[in-house]
Amino acid sequence: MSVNRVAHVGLHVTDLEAAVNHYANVLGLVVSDRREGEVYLRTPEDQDHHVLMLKASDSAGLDHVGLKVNRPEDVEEIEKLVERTGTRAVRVAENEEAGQGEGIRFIVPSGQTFEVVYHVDKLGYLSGMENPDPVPDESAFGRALLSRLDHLLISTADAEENSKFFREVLDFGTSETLRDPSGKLLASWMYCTNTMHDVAMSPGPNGGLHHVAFWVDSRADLVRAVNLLKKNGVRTFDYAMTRHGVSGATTIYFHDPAGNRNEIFHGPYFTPGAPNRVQEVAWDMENFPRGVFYYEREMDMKFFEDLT
Ligand code: M3P
Ligand code: FE
Repeated sequence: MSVNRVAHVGLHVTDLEAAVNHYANVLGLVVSDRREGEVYLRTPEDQDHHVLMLKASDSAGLDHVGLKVNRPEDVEEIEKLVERTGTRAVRVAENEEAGQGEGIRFIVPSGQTFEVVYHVDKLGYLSGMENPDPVPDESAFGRALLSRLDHLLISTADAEENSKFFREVLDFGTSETLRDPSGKLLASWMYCTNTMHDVAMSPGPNGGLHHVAFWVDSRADLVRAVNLLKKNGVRTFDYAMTRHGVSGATTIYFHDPAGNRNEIFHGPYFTPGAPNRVQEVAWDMENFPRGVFYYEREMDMKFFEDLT
């Protein structure tokens, strides 16, 4: 059994067209499908039908996270493992979410809804599947060139219990941890691919979304993206472009028009091999401000609390 990636994130947004403008016209994702109250978007380097689903709602926040598995039978296997923990898994019919085969949904211990599917329709890379041209065409000019969905950070009241679920039910490995002085786990960075995190969890109330992160191919692309965010008047930034001690990546955080936090991210280390074959990097509270904001070396705990 193996989850092979975070396939997509579903977000609630309060103004659907404002959100589409942000993700498509500013960040450079591409609308791939629409349904009443829902817009589906993909990134240039994902073959799948969507990596982001925007859903019109009264408030911002996470609708669900979609995980993809390697084999059809993995869906049933995960269903059994989920139900063994005392959590109900609900079947999702084919095409209930556009572009997808049948799957299951369940609520993880930290309260967010996760979905597991095998089949997602393939649309191919944006550059085409026959004799592609890797250089973006003129329509990409003026948009941040986000190549793909990278990871998300969710909040959890009990990181120990939640990371156990991700390890034992979903087969994720852990790359980095934050512990309090008594040794209690407060946050963990977990992966199912060969990058250092696909899903991370930080302290806070259950059910929250801290951010969704997209990958750019270089630090120069990140600087270019920040220029375009500023030019387009993107509302709020937590800090300027900085670097994480955790992962080592270069980063900037900002918010979509509904208030969901986004991150643009480049340059983490990789975790090749099977999950749980990489030793964990440990952070303590004293050094953690440098772990989050390597340049500023300070972090207000409010940064954890600003969730949707
Ligand atoms: C990242 C990352 C927090 C740490 C965030 C780290 C909020 O977003 O991508 O490594 O503590
Ligand atoms: Fe992040």
